[in-house]
Amino acid sequence: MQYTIKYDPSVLRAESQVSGDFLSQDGNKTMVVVNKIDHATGTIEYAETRVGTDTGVTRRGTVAKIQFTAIGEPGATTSINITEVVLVDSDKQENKWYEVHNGTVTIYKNKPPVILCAGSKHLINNAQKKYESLAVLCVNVTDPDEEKGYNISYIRWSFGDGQYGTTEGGLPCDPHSGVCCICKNHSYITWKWNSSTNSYEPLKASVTVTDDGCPEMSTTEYFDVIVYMAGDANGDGVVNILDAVWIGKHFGEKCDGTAATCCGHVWSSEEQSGADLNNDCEINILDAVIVGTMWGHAAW
Ligand SMILES: [Ca+2]
Ligand SMILES: [Ca+2]
Repeated sequence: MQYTIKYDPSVLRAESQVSGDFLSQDGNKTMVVVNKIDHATGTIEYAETRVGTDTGVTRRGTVAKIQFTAIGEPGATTSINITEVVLVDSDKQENKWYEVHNGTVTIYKNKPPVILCAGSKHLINNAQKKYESLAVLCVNVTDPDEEKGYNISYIRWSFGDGQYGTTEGGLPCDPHSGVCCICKNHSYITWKWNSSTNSYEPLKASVTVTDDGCPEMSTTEYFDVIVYMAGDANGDGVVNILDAVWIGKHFGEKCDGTAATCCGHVWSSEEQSGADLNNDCEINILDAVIVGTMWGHAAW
């Protein structure tokens, strides 16, 4: 039997063609007459015959295995066309009982992941001073229409206060069948007070998600994080009775927001989020203690 295969040599490089067991399936000897790869034109030729017998073979098998390397650009396509097929039967007649199935190869092209949302679970965070207060930052990622390379394997956070962090655990995260929600805790120790407007400025944070494609692709999303000084519930830059009043008004309340969604806020109102000074999802004596400890302090 013989065949010729044509392909686009700018997309694929045929590395080797190795004989299979089709003509020797009964143990009979064979002779490979032609085994050629022409890299310049993208042509592979092969011819093999049985030796020292008048009988043929009857079962299916593999004539030859060809190994290709993808050398084109991502997204490049080539057809693989099989031509000049000749099968000779045991009567030394050309046998036409075959079908040719040509193929197509497209080189995988990785797409960058898509960030659905990124932000702070608490609308208002407070800087940490003596008492723990953790900001929770979350990112929700998807990677649609990908057959591979969609797993999120690396997440890097820029918290907006000059500090950086990576996400450990929960990775790789598969966003293929739905969503991939990853959160990171960070304790802020600084805030940004604008003395000309007499208000806090949000910190400019960002998150970068990287998939496991080849080559890997990344997407970055920027978002604001509101951080007040420790003890300041209402964001006026001083810790005084007004902050205690907010805590008193909502005393005993627990998180009632849309925490179920990845980037939803855990508190339904700004007052509650402000009053929960230590971000533990409960407004109680611990928040009041922070006001007491920071009493009289002013942002600068
Ligand atoms: Ca205040
Ligand atoms: Ca609290």
